[in-house]
Amino acid sequence: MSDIKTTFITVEQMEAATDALLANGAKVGADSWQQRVKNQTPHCKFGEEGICCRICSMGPCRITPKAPRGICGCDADGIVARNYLRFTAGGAATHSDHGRSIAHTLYLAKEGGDYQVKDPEKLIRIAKEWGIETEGRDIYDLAHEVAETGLLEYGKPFGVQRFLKRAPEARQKIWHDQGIEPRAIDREVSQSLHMTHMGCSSLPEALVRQSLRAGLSDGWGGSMMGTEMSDILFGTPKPIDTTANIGVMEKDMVNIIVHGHDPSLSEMVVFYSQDPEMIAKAKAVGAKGINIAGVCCTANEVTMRHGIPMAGNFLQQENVVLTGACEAIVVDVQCIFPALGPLSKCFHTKFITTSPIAQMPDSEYIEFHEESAGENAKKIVSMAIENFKNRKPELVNIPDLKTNATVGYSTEAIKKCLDGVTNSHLDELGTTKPLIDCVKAGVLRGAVAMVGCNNPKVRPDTAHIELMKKLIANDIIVIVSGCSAQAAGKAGLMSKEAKELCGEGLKRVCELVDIPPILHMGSCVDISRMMILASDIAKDWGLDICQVPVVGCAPEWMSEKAVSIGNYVVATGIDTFLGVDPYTKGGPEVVNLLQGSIKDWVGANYTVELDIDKLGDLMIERIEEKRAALGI
Ligand code: XCC
Ligand code: SF4
Repeated sequence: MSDIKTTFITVEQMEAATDALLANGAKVGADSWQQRVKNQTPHCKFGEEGICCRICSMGPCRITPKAPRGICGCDADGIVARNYLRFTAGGAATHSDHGRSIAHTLYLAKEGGDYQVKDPEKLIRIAKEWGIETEGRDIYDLAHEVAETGLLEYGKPFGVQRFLKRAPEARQKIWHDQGIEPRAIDREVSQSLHMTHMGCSSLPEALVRQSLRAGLSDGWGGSMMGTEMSDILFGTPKPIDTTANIGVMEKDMVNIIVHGHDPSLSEMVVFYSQDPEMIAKAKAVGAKGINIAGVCCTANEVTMRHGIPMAGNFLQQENVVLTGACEAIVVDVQCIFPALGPLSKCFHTKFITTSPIAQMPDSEYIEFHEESAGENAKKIVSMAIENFKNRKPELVNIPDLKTNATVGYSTEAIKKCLDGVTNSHLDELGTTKPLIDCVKAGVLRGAVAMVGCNNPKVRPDTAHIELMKKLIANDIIVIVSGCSAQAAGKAGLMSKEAKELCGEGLKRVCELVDIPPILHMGSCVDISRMMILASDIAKDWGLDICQVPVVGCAPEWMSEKAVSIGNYVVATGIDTFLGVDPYTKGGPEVVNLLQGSIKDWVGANYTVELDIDKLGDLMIERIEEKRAALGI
């Protein structure tokens, strides 16, 4: 590993590096998202405002002052709300299906197999939570029953999601009274599509309500399943040191980039890249070894469990190929640019798709099966090694940007860190009480959960980084996941040195607990960890979640998953601040609901503000309002 050059990296430095990479690409005629944004701008106004409907073939219908209703008579609010619910359903389906796939992997786990139970303690805890007999049972027998019980959460005919019981009782009651308790996960997704079929719902309230419910089926259903089952299989994350930014790629090594979301694949690729036989093979082709780095949520999954470096986030996926030093970019599902196909053809890079769910032109398809995971992963790693000789040295350009980061703050790990400062108060062990005391005392003002993607509509990473700096300077601790976490990592904000950027109070907490001010909680399905943390804080404090001085923020979001997340975060009682509009502007009633009166239902709502600095001010204001309401 080359030396870490800087503690902090600025957006300007990253942009200069990207420019150099684009120049590299220009030599071989590579296309780029930067160019495609230009080709696509200005965007369609109807689409942007959410007032285009094409859910039946009498349309497409577009709402204008002269044509205020579609052919069926649906008005702008109905169309906007239907589109919003469909967007949510897409996200809920995606996260939840990811969770289902992990549950399937757990079902296939066996002693001595490719997949094993790494956290039996968590397995037993969940089994007990679900009323499954644990005494005297073989651990794999138990794992299979837990996996099957989890899988049944997707289609059970009666009842609501099992994990809802983890929330404070006041919150469970709100969900029940508002009729938004998620039932079977697949049912909420199906019902969302049913409700938005031609000639079903056009009442904004009903559609927004179902959006919250479908979101909850993700956050407290499918995503939580993904997180928990991943922990059982691959281990619950603990703090671990790593590095971030494009400079984690190694000039003299075989570079394999893992990208996507599902850790079942990346765990195996990581495992075989450390296999002596594979390393010997790499050396035989003239490389010094094998270097694995991640992009997007897969990066989060493997960094928090193995300290694998993070090469970049969503809008840097092309950059890894543009270095000319990427032997293979191996992807599973979600957030993968189809652009990687043609781009990889401009270089020697192998673009390897592995999932029937994400098949793309110009890729090498090696279908990944849990049953033959080891074999599949070995084949992939071998393919990358063999490709090392095809590198064109004149095209190799790895920008010298690399930072340190400490990652892996699962809820369990955070509590453990807190335990370290409570040795005199035994009743506080394993709780969030020390944290609550800091908030009550005002040493910490509150917390922000910062999540989500990059989006070219926002100068990439700037919103994440600037907001984080502003918040920590104001003694607000930040928990991060997804591409927001990688933005923090790339800038150096997940290192313990970042305490220097904090206000006095937060700085003291960081020193005392020995944590960075920006805590990495994992991938996007791991926003479920944030829900658990918020619930535990509320319970330890004797409050409902909506009273706790914590807000959510997705300043650069882009995906359907992000809207599903937004809906469950809000429905959990956490005000959520967005830096990109969710295609709702054309429906004033929908805007009034989302940014207004849903607060009467769930105690929280959305704020949409495109001016990022203002967005930060509004979050701080909201946190202070919550403090004032608590009299602290
Ligand atoms: Fe995808 Fe999860 Fe967004 Fe990043 S943050 S661009 S959804 S990888 Ni989830
Ligand atoms: Fe037009 Fe109504 Fe059909 Fe939508 S459902 S395309 S508004 S006719």
